[in-house]
Amino acid sequence: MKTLGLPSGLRSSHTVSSLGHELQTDEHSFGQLEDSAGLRHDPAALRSRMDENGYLYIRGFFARGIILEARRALLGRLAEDGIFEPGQPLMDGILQEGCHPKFSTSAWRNQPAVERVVFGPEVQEFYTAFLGGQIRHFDFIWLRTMGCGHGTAPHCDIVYMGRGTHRLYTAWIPYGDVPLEVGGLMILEKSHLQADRIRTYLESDVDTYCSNIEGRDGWKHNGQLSNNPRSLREKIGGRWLTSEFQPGDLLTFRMDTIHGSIDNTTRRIRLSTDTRYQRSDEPVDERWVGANPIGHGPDSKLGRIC
Ligand SMILES: O=C(O)CCC(=O)C(=O)O
Ligand SMILES: [Fe+2]
Repeated sequence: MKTLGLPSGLRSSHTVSSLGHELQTDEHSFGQLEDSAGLRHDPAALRSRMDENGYLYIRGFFARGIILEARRALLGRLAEDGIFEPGQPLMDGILQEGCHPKFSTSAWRNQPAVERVVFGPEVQEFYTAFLGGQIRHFDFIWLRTMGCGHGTAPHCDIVYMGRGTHRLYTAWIPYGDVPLEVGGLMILEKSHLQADRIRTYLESDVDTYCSNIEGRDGWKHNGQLSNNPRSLREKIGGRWLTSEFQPGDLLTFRMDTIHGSIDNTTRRIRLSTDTRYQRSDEPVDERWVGANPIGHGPDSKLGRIC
């Protein structure tokens, strides 16, 4: 164990890794997400900070109580799968040793306490003011149930949901404390300003395949920009920015902002959702709306000549 000279706000006595790659944690490589809670009711200032940073981190955006209620509901549903250590308090979310899914595809369904958070009045008012008009959300809710192991590979969301407007924003919401060792989201600083360097990637779509190639090999694009967050940062520049997240925090970002997540080195589950918001008068990516969104299923595949 070594103590890292982390920037103020990020304390840790262990190494920080993502996808098994130890991240450099010096002040030029790693830092704290900037808190925009003070701008919450100033849409013009929020817009200009989003333009500048590619994300907005708003601590204490939600009342803690509604987040913990959603946590309780989700943990209760997940406990039915027998994934938690017997005899431990449910709210601690201590996983049994061994493997567990990173994505829970169904536990988010029929969860009024989660819908209260992700589609509730706080989010509704926020994005309406931020986008300057009526908004809609994707109906699909990405629920992450991250156990001990690798985080999410660096990517931009556009490659998964770019068939409608690109003025679309992700809301990443943690349900519980996420100290560094539990592995929260990290954003590559000002990466949205590097879009020209990753243009081919940003113009790709994970559900497109090469119709002129036998075996539909084009489907193999999994959306990752890299499987090495450390060398990616060295190449693109900027710092990996994160936080010790708390229940109530909101992190929202652009479709071309590079992000990933830190590995969870504990047995505590990292529970979070990511959801999407846009103006309702702009086109929507049909894969993610309706009672049973088709998502990345077979009906979403589009052939093109490569
Ligand atoms: O929670 C994670 O590990 C990844 C989340 C993510 O990619 C997103 O919010 O778009
Ligand atoms: Fe993402």
